[in-house]
Amino acid sequence: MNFQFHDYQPVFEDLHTSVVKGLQQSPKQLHPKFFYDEEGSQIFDQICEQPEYYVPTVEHSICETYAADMIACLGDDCHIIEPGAGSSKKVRFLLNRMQPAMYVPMDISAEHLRASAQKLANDYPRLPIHAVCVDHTKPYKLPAEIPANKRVFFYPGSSLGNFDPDDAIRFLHDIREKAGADGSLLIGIDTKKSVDVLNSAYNDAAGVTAAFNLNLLKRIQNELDSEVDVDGFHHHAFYNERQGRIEMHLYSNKEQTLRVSGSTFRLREGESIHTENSYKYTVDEFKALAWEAGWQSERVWQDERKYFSVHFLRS
Ligand code: AVI
Repeated sequence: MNFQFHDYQPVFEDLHTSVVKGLQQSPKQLHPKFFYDEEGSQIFDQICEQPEYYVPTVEHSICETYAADMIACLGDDCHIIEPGAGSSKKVRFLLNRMQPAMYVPMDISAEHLRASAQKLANDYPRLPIHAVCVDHTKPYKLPAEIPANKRVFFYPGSSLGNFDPDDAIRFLHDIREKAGADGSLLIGIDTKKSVDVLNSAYNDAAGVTAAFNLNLLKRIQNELDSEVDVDGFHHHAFYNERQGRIEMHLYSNKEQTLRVSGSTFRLREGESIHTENSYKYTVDEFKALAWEAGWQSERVWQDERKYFSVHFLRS
């Protein structure tokens, strides 16, 4: 089997330190990377099935419609590198239609990465796979086995939207350096659109996004020596037009005190804990951001309603 696993043994940031630091800030905040424990990852998969959360379906339909064009841009014998690959589902629209020289899924979760890379190796037995277990938001070097030429980074799902713009530029710059002189990037970016559509996408009627957000408090309650009344909070997300981003918050239903390992944090009724930003970019705004990081825009594909964009950029 053509499958190698490179374990960089990424250090998981400590939940306790991050929670205490975040709750000491004003306004209070919790880091969104802690959404994705086993439970949170399952809830996220359910978010992707909610009718209001258009991101995965629209991106998928753009990729299916324009797959031939995208493949022509990628070129033959390319090495596809996917940071935060998770279950490597999205790359299949490419693998079903072309034969890249190598696929490099990267993820922080060793177990998840090993299982999904193994499944991929079974489904595509002729595809050389180098799975890299790493935190791609921290400095790292790609394994020497990955040829330095024809590197194509693949970053779907508008994951870049969860970075603040300065961090987004830093990340794009880092992958540009890694992509090299003939490298490229295929990336999915959510666009600005009607505020109603955006607000509904992050406040779905079935309450799945609410459960995803509240799961952060459950983690604190279950994993840390703490007293947290999860029912004392409710989820709300809204589009902040000035910042061009969806903000997710947990609002306190009452005046209350959270206790986390000996520290106490007082909350007023209605006070929020800010848990996530999801930036939205017009096509031109994203091109400008990518340009700052050293990328040249070559192609952009969109759906008819222009709800989402898939960009192809070159070094
Ligand atoms: C993973 N990321 C791109 C999602 C987003 O749309 O920002 C996370 C999410 N949060 C709530 N719903 C989806």
